[in-house]
Amino acid sequence: FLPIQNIQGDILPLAVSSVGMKKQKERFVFFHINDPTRFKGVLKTYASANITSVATLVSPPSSQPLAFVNVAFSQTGLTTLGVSDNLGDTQFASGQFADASGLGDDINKWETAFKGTNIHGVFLIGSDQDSYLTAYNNDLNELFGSSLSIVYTLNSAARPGAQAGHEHFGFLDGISNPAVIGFNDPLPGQTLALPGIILTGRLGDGTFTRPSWTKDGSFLVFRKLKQLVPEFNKWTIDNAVQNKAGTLTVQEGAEFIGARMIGRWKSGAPLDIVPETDDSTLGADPQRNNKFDFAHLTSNLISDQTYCPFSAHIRKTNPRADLADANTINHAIRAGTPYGPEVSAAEAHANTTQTDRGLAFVEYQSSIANGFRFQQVNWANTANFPPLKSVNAGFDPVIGRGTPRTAVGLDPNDQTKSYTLPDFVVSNGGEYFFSPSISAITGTIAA
Ligand code: N7H
Repeated sequence: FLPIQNIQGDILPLAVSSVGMKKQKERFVFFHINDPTRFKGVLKTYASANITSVATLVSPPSSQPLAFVNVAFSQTGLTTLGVSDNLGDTQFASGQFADASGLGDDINKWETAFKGTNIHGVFLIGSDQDSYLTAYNNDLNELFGSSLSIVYTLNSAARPGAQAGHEHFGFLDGISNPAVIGFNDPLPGQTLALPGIILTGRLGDGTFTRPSWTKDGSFLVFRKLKQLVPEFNKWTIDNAVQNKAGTLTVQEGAEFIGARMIGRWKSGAPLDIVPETDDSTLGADPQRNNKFDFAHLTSNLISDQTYCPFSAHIRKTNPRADLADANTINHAIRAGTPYGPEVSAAEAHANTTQTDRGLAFVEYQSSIANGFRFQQVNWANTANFPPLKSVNAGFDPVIGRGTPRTAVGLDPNDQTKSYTLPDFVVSNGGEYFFSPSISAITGTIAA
C-alpha cells in the first residue's frame, strides 16, 4: 500500500475513467521565482495546508476543499531554490526546450513562455467551478506576492454537455491508464504497473539511486498541444472510407477513418472489438472497453489490419500483444484536460481553425525517457513500429512526427495504402517538471 496522504493528488487517478483531481475546470499557473528565500517561507506553510494529496481526493466529498492545488518544479526551479541534487533524469535536467527537436517539434510554433528554461514551476488548480479556481489563484497571488512572477497561465475545462470527458476531436479520453499495484485493482485488460513505473523511489523505478527525498514523487510532462479540429473533420470527409459491405455514407465513412486513426470510436469503443460500427454501451463500460490486445485467433497479427490499423494512436502508444514480451516499463499516467472553446460555426464553415484549442497534456512517470518520450519518439515517431509487421505502419496519425507524415492501414479495404497527413496536432511547447511528495516539499524544497 502506498502512503497516499503524501502523494500529490493529480498523479494517481481514482478510477480508470476518471481523473485524479476534481477538475472539470483546471488552471495551470507557470511561474518564475524571484526571491527564493521568501518563496520557500511561504511554500512551507502553504504546502502543508493546501497541497492536495491522493488521500484527500478519496475522502468523502464533505471533507474535500473547493479546489485542489498541486505544485511541480522544473530543474531550474529546483536549482534556484538551492536544491542541487541530481534527480537522475536526463530530460528533466535539460528541460523540454532542449528536447524540442528530438520530439519532432517545430520551435517556431512554441509559445514564447516555454522557450528556454525560464519557467521554475507550475501550480495546478482544479475545481468544478471557475469562481473557486479564481479564488484559489488570488490566494496564491496574495501569499506569494512578488516572490514569484507568473509567466504563463492556461485554463482548461471539460467540454460542455454530452462532450464532457471527450477531447476536442470528439473522442472519449481517459479510458486507458495503467493500474498501479498497491493503489488500484486492474479492470479487465488494464495494464498493471509496478508503483515505481509512476513513482520515483518505489519498486520498479530503474537502477539510478535518487536522493531519498524524491521518494513518492513523479516526473510531470506538460505539453500544450493545439488541435486543428475543423481541419481534422474536413480531412476525414475528404478521405472517407468504406466498410466491407460498401454501405456507408460519406459522413459515416469520415467517422470510420477518424476512428481508425485513433483505434477507438468517439464513444470510446475499441475497433479491436467492434471494427465496423460504434457501440456506445461498450465505449462507456469500463469492464469491457479495455479488454482487447489486438490479437485474434482468426486474424494474422503480422499482416491483418481489419480490426485496428497498426498506426492507430492507441496501438502506437500502447502496443499490447504487438510486442512479444509484455511491456512493463513504457507506461505513464495521463491526466490532461482540453483547453479552448468549441468550434464555432464560422470555423466549421471555413474548415479552418481561428481560435486556439487543444489538449493541456499531462503525463506522470518515474522516467521521462521510458514514459512520455518513449511513447512519442520510439513509437509514435517511428515508422517501423509496431515491429515485424508485413508493412511499415508509418507514423501515429494523431501525434506522430515524420517527413513526410505518412500512415498506413487507415483504409480497411486497401490496407497497405499510404496516406500523407497534414498536422492535426501542433505542439506549442511545454516543460518537464518534478512533482514531489508533500513531505519533500515541506522538508527539503522549502526547508
Ligand atoms: Fe493520446 N485523441 O483524441 O486522439 N489518446 N492523444 N497521447 N494516448 C488516447 O484510451 C489524443 C498523446 C496516449 O492504453 C485516446 O484513454 C490527442 C500524447 C496513450 O490503449 C484518445 C492528443 C501521448 C493512450 C487520445 C493525444 C499520448 C492514449 C483514447 C493530443 C504520448 C492510451 C482514450 C492532442 C506521447 C493507449 C484512452 C492505451 C489514448 C487522443 C496526445 C499517449 C482519444 C487528441 C502526446 C498511452
